[in-house]
Amino acid sequence: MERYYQEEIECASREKIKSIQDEKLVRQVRHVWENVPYYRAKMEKAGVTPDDIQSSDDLYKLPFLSKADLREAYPYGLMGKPLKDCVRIQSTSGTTGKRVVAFYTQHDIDLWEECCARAIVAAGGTDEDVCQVSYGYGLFTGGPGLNGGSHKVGCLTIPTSSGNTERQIMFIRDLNATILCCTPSYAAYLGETMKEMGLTPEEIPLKAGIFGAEAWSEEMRQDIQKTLGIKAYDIYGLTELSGPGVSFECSAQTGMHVNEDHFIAEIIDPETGEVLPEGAEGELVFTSLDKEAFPLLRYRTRDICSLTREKCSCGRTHVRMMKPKGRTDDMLIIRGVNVFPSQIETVLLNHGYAANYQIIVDRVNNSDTLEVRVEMTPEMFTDNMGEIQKRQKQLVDGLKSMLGIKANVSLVAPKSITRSEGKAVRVIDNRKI
Ligand code: DLL
Repeated sequence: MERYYQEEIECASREKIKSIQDEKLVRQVRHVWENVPYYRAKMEKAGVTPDDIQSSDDLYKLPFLSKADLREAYPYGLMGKPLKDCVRIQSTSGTTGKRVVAFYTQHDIDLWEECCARAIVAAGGTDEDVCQVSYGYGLFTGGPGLNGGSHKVGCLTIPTSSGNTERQIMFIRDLNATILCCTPSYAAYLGETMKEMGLTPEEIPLKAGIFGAEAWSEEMRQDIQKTLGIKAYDIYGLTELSGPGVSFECSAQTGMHVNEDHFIAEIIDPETGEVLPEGAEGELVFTSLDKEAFPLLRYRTRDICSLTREKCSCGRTHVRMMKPKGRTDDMLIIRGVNVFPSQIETVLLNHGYAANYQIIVDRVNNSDTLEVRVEMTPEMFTDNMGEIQKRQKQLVDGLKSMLGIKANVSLVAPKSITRSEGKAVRVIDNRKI
């Protein structure tokens, strides 16, 4: 039987959700107009005042916010509350440019942790569970968010943070962890290590995993579920909007329910900014409806996905976002063709490889080159050149039919590609250097 953390709101009628959004949006726009001069200036420039926003139907009138705005307004320019009312900052793991710093009041933290609690309960979590949080703790939102959610559900929480893989496995086994929270690439690594230790899925006490913070394919989910003997749930979020728990998967595993009482999701055409109809693929945009300290309106995430309001078998009524395919800024343009790393991952896993790969892009004689380096699994490992060449050719053909362009493939020895304890870095684009 499906269980909910806050059934009344998670399963509310669409009319009820709309009326909550209408009311909160009107209030939030006023709050921002009065307290965030940076955004007020944007509204004035667009010729919009709070009077123009009478309900969520008027959302499209508001100007967008982008990462560039966050950089420009760094560090305090988008705050909606005085610093003395804030109790926490978190920051992005971004490696380029200025970090994004997000502020939270205690109210913001409570809402955020509630969203994470909804995700844990949707993954079957109760106060009987032992929840190991192996996302990084600190400025990254993964650890603190799921830690808070786990407390709210009443799980016994093991705050291992990421890294120290042997200790992770020791705790899972000795303390009978039933729920694991970490990035999918770290879950795959933990699974690989446990398999090498000779552990079968039946000997691993875990029953569910809550994995997110990076794009991962359906094929990778199947792999992780099999190795760990668990059900693997996706969770999505970003620092700018609080962290994990903006949306989460339920037992149906067919897209992530957006917590619509706190966020309005839209899909836009990334080129024109036009709002696209339900089902269309485009850039995801979020409006935070009740965050006080860092209230972002129409924030462009750069994540590419689609939304559906089709009825979900779990009983939740909140809109679902499909697995993000990647980010507009992750998308590689190779010889004029758009390539997402997630498409390459799908081909590799469909051919029986694990998600241990690297994508290397370069420019030789003014032409782009694409190389996919992928590890052979221990079972397929061989030094027979003929066999290796045959396998490489199969992958070249598979990639060609998925991407429409030729990629060179190098099969490398098991364990030769560095494993990730957090978000995996899969692309090396030498063209930018
Ligand atoms: O990654 C928050 C998070 C932590 C989410 C733990 C889930 C679990 P940032 O570091 O700010 O925050 O990165 C946000 O990561 O815009 C997406 O591009 C990507 N991302 C997050 N979750 C998913 C997911 C955290 N489930 C950026 N699938 C987002 C695909 C994801 N991409």
